[in-house]
Amino acid sequence: MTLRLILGDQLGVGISSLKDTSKKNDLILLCEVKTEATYVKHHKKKIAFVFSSMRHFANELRAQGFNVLYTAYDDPQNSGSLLGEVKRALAKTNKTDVVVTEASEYRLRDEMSRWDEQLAATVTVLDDDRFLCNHSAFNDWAEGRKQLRMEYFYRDMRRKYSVLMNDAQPVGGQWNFDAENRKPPKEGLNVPSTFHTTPDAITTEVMALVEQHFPDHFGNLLPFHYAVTREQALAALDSFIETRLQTFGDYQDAMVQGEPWMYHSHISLYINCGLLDPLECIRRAERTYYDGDAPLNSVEGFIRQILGWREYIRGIYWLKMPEYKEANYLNATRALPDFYWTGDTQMNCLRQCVTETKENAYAHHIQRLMVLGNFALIAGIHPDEVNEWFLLVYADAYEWVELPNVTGMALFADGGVVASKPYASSGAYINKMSDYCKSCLYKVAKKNGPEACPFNYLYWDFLTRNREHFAGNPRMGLIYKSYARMSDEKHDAVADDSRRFFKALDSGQAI
Ligand code: FAD
Ligand code: DLZ
Ligand code: SF4
Repeated sequence: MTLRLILGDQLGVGISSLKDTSKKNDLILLCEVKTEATYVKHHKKKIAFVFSSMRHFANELRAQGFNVLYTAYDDPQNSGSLLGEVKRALAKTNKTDVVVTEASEYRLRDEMSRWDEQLAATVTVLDDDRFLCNHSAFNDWAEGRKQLRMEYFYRDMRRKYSVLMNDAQPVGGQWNFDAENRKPPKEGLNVPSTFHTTPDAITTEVMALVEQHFPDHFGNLLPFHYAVTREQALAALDSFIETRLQTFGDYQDAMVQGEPWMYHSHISLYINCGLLDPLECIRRAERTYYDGDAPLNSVEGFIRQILGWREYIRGIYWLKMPEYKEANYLNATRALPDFYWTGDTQMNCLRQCVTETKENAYAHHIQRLMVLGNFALIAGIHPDEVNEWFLLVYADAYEWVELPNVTGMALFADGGVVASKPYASSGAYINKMSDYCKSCLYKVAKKNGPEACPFNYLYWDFLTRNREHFAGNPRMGLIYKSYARMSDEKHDAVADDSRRFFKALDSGQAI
């Protein structure tokens, strides 16, 4: 006699809210609602992906003999909110209790904590056991530590799940092979194409619905080639393991014009919405190493992202919320430039990353961190504006994973909880790790003047503007020493160029 609510990022039969479901008596509810589709103006492709995956999942449950109630977005009876749909479902049936797995985002978990009072039913919220480190285990790990560094968390997780371990020792004698994973792109890389599906009737219908109801949302709907079922998501994982994992490590940080996918896995959207289970991805990669089909630097690097970073980021989110959302350690105030929406800038790296984001609702980690995030950091853009952008543009974005990556990793707005120093860089890093600068109007080799790469002077301007925050950081000492060695003319040129650049940026001029 239970109503079991499944959210759009809980699309797996193993989810805790479906355990012990009675096929005869229970009703499973999924609903497409305005509140979830518009709390930020999600990328059109993200909405199409979530709605189509929800519809396919509902059909799979029906095929397995479960009773499913599904509210489509354009159902005239649709109340527009999750609470409204639960109320409607309770009124239609004789159900007296509601079971749901804990929402992954704070705002919704908080809202659900009041449902008990608002519904004529008992509401049971279950732990989300798809994650490999639950709240209390993360809090125990964090307790009493001065610094919450991912690396030490990751080692504990390797031990706990016995992943790539030889008894107590890491396979290969090292925990981390990152030093091997920073190769710049070489000419003529033959990057395999990413996994493709052709939209079926359900996806095609959803795309028309998205175009009709969300016309002013960011991003292109077409081409749409993402997996929308578990079977397809497993095929996407297979395709990564077979065609890209071998080279994943080597070019993990590399960026190439016209190659948005590089050797990354493109599975974050599937893991985050429940189509893939994180541990199965980890075990699959581990097996590939033991079978001799992929090198350790790639396999360890890939596993660290899921077992280490993903779990750590989620742990930080729940440890630090709700205050974390307000963090603005560097007092950044600037508005987000228009080119984050249009891609209309002469800065080629930014133009490429925004254009690819618009087309694919995807950009890989280094594009997010060292181009889009780095610019937002050194230009002093307000964290609220940057967070909103990152939360809506990517198909894998939910606040639990987006916020610590943006506020913590990219913007240093948490004052160093996630990162031990800011991920700020001049154009030299982008030039080393990409071929973007070759096609740029700005000159990466020029440090000052109107032709110079703006990252070059904005980087130093950022460090001077924020001296009080970083001068005492042992990892920044050498950088401040090299600034001190620069001439007064050079210091003035950095300040003048930055002033000119910000004036143009803030007045909406093309840059
Ligand atoms: P791969 O490079 O193939 O990595 C494998 C998997 O590891 C990913 O699928 C993902 O599940 C996990 N992973 C890797 N890095 C991280 C990380 N830093 N945090 C959490 N999981 C990680 N990831 C999201 O899932 N959603 C977001 O909204 C998001 N926003 C980000 C914003 C910024 C500013 C930055 C710097 C990173 C962000 N990330 C986010 C992390 C990372 O960039 C994406 O997970 C990754 O690019 C997804 O592509 P992929 O599946 O090809 O990943
Ligand atoms: C992302 C998303 C979107 C676009 N739409 C829905 C929806 O209509 N119904 C739903 O249940 N979930 C949706 N989601 C995913 C939710 O936003 C996600 O479950 C919460 O953010 C988790 O806290
Ligand atoms: Fe980006 Fe500067 Fe290179 Fe242009 S020159 S692509 S702005 S890093």
